Order: sequence, then structure tokens, then C-alpha cells
Amino acid sequence: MIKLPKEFILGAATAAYQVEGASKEDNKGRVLWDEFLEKQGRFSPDPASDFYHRYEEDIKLASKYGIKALRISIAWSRIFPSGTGEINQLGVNYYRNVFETCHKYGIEPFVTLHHFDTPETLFKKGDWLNKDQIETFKNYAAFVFDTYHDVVKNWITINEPIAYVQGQYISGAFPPGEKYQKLKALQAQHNQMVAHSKIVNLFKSRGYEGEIGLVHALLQFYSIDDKEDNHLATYRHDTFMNGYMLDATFLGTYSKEKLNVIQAILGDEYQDLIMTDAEMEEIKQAAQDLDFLGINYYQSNWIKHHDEESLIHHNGTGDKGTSIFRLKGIGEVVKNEAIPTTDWDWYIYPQGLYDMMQRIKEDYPNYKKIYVTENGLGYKDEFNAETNEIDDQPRIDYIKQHIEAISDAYRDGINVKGYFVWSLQDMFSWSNGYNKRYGLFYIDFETQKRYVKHSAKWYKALSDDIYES
Ligand code: BGP
Repeated sequence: MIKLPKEFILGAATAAYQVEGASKEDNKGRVLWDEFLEKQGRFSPDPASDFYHRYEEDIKLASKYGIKALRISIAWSRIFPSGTGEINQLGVNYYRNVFETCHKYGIEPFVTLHHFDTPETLFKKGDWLNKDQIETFKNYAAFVFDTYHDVVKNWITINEPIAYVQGQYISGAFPPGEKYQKLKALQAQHNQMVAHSKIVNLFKSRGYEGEIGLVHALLQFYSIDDKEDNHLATYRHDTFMNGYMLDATFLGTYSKEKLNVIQAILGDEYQDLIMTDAEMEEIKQAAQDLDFLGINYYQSNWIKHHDEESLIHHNGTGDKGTSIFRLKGIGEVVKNEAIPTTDWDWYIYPQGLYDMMQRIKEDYPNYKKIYVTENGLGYKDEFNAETNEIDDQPRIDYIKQHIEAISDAYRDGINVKGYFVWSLQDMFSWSNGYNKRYGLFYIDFETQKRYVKHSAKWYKALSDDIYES
């Protein structure tokens, strides 16, 4: 049975580039994706869900279906089209309107500053590999805090440092499309942690009202069997994907054990990983002051040792069974026939979410609060043209099982205070396009008409029912 505290927030999540469309409107600056998608020729980011023009309709729908909070990201390049310098007042006004509209309908905005959409000018200078971007990001954040602190009280610095750079430098599914570049991935993660920390420290030192957190993509990794080398591979894989970032987030340093693993992964390249004392000071300070961790959890993986050449195939089409993930010296993701998967080969395993929250509590007892900031099912929804209905029972089952895991975690003493379903409405998926739908609300991308899925109705009923009396 699901029982959660009265203050538990049931919300939904979105990201600017995935919902707004209007990528060339009102002086918006280009981002790293624009050229990449143009060259690829598979998908257009326009009009996506046309949230730029239809935000009021979507926020109103959200409110009608019991949603209390909405995760929205600000497109940095709507405010600073070149990442820095000149400010675009139209972008500034747009987000104020969005936040005020949230309040009009009784919805609390949770606002992410960076959700996979670095401005193109900065991307061309190296993105997070360029340490100068840290200061530029801080200036953008300072402007945003000053401008919206009256209407936004919950901030997220960066969305998923690991997933972003993994797409950029490991799987190649994100621009610039490089593969197996472990040093770049680790350096860019560290630099994001410095950027995140500087923003937290700025927010706290200026005394803004509200809370600030960081969102990590956390998959739980399990060894495929009891063999020692597979256990070791699982630890390496976990350190690369989770442990390295979690240490920085909560310990404010990289523990000796994690650094040993990173050193083993990088070999001679380890000496090229640059972390300065001044950066580590920022990280240490932010770890003490962080208000919450956002966990984006979709799946778990089973791992075995892999010492052959790296080979990754990203299933971006929904052709079940086509994923390959083998990273030399780290590990291989192997099939676990006992666990169901989605058409994109994502393992459906709610226990992994519970285990991850327990791990945070045990390994990092100084954590203050957890929100599950993304969780949902990517699914090829079928629209019934006769009834205009979308029966997405598998999504309902998925969400229910994961909220049950959260309820269990809360019962077991974990301070988890909110759940944001990914996603509010169907939208553009970075490397999968438009057939991988997540929304509570169906969008006909031709007409932009919204339809209420069965999951939205179920979510509404849940919102009336889950709270402890
Ligand atoms: C997270 C991102 C989201 C969203 C989600 C689903 O990593 O923060 O932006 O895209 O994953 O992923 P996908 O769209 O690849 O299915």
C-alpha cells in the first residue's frame, strides 16, 4: 500500500529543449543540438510539444490532474543567446510568464538551470571540458536567481552530469558524438561538479529564500553472478557512473577507494585529469549546504567483467534487444532474462530505486532530502481514433510500482519528499525522437492537440489517495 507524508509532492517533469519548440523564435540562441540534429536529419526539435506557446494549456491540465509541482528547465540560450553578454528580454519575460502561470494554477515550479542544452557558442569552445564555462554558467545563474527569486523557490543546478557526458563522450548519442572517451567523460563530470558547487555556494552566500539541489541519473548496478571479477567490474562500473559523482556531491571530495578505481580505469591518462585545490574547496562547501538530491531513476543494469574492445550500440529506435554496452576496462551490461525490459531495452526494476535510496542513506548519512525528479515509462502509446483514448496501462503499472518502492523507502526512514513523473506531456526525446512517449498527456504532433491518457486519470486518483491521515 502506498502511504506518503502530507508534504510529499506529486509532480511532473519536463525540459526546455524537449517541450518548448520555437528553437529559432524570439532571439533564442542556438544550442549544441541544433547542428547535430540538422546533420543527422532524423528529427527536428520544432515544434516539439510547442510548450513555448501552449504553456498555459499544459499547466492548466497539470493542475486539473492533481499535479502539485512541475520541473521545468530554463534554456540558457533564451536568456543569453550567446551564453554570455547580451541579455534577451523576450526570453526573460517568457520564463517569468511561465512561472507566474504555474502559481496561478497552484503549481510549484522546480527550475533546472542546465538540462542538456549548452549554448552553441560555448559548446564550440569545449562545453564542460572548458573550465571557463564554469564562470560563465555562474554569471547566468546569478542573473537568473536575481530575476526570478520572487517566483521560484526550488532550484536545480544541473541535470544528470553523467548522462550528459556519457552521451557526449562514451556512447556518442549526444553531440559531439564521440565514443569511449573516458578521460573526457570524467573531466567533464568533475567540471560540472565544480560549476554546480559554485552555484550552490553563490545561492547560499546571497541568502536567497528557497532550496537548491542537484539531479543525478542513478542506475543501480548488480553483478550478473557471484564471480569475483564480475563483482569487481560492477564496482568499477558503478564508480564510473554513480560513485564518483555521489562522493563529490555528499562527501565534498573523491574518496580514496573511488580515486583508485578511476586511476585503474584511466591508466596513464589519470595524470591528465585536472582537479585543483580551489575547486575541491568549492565542492566541499557545497556538499555541506546542498538542500536536496534529485534522483532520476528509470532502470537498473546487470554487469559482467569486460576486457575486450569497447562496443556500444545505442538503441534509439525502440527495436527491442538491439542495445550493446561494453566498455573496455569497466564492464559490460548483460541480459538478465528474469527482468522485463522496455522496447528500448531499459530494465523495469523498482527494487533498484529502493536499493539506491538505501545506499544514499547508508553511504552518505549527511544527505538532507531526496526527490525522485524523473521516473517514467518510454512507450509506443497507441491512440484509439474511435474513442480518442490512450490506454497506457503499462505506464500506470510502472509508475505505481516505483511509487510503492518510494513509499517503502519512506516507511524505512528515508527522507524522500517528492516524485516527479517523466513526463508531463509527450515530448522530443534527445536520441530517440518522437516515438518514445512518456507523457501523462498524449500529443498529436501534427495538430498539437492534447489528449488525456489513462495514466493521467490514474495519477489524479493517486494524488487524492496516497497521503497519511
Ligand atoms: C533523462 C533526461 C531527460 C529524458 C529522460 C528519458 O536522462 O534527463 O531529459 O530525456 O532521461 O530519456 P530518453 O528521452 O532518452 O528516453
